[in-house]
Amino acid sequence: MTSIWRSTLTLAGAATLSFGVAHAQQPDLSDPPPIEGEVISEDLGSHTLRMGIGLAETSPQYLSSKYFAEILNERTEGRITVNIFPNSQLGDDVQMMEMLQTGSLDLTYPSSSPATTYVPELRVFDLPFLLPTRDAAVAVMQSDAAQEMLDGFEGTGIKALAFSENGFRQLTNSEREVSSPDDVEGLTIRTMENQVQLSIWEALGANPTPMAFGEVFSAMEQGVIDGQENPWSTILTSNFNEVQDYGSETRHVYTPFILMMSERSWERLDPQYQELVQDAARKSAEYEIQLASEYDNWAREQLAETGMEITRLDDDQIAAFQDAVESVYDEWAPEIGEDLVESIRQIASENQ
Ligand code: KDG
Repeated sequence: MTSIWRSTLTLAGAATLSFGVAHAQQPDLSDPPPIEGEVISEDLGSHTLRMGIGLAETSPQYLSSKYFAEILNERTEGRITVNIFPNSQLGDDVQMMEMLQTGSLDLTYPSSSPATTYVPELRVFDLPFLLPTRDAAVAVMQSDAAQEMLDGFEGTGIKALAFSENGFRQLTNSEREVSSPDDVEGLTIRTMENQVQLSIWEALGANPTPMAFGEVFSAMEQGVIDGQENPWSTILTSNFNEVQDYGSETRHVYTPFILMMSERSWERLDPQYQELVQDAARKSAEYEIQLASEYDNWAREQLAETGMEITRLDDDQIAAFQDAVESVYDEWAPEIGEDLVESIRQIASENQ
């Protein structure tokens, strides 16, 4: 059973399941742009690539990965095939990045946060409230400073191809409505495996618990953790609303995804294929950002319709969270690099 057919079945299953719990799994999304560019007719070798991702088949991450695969397949006349394995089937972000290094996996698409072990400068994206709008975030991801971070993977066994949008992170929990930092006090909150993320939730008085994404649903279902934080589309497509009653639109961090390939897989490709893979990565990343922006508010509304109590914070309430986590900058800006933090802030302020 090919992964695509399995995904289709899963999708159908997911659709049925989600229909069963009375909420749709994706909005009316833009179609991918038509596939343009040179078709490589010369036989430069055939490659069947395996790609592991963390999210579901209904997510922007998966839909844009399918587009990435379609570009490669069409523009090599079928000589490059990418089989996508969603839902953390092949492992979590940390494990799949390690699999790229050993060459046992060809492609993966983690958040930047767990990738900071390879390129510490990426921690700048973990600083709370650094990127105020999507336009600012996209400008930063397309900046020279961001490209230098992608280049920083060289020699790690990972070829980082492009940034895209995981998105603005929102807090959910099963205990209470949260509209102020005081409401966070004492909650056990799952975080990504990243020190800056831990600092944020410690500053808010929570008990932060780093955990792989694939374990989060069952940990919430069993009451091991009270809450987590992710973009609305991830919360919806991962059905977190089935085990979380409260959502708060904190937008406390904007996290990028990084589309990455095993350096071993990259080096097996003819240079013309390498150029095509890089082009397909950029185009699919742009499409992913488009999908993520179309999903964001729709997913929040869908979650409310399924019964999640969504708290939208006003400027003063957001300011209270910003004040509460100011210490994270004192602790981490010197570590990350004050100049880098300032340059990212500058790009963000010029592109709001
Ligand atoms: O594959 C990417 C996912 O794992 C992504 O959702 C990571 O935001 C993430 C999280 O909370 O771990």
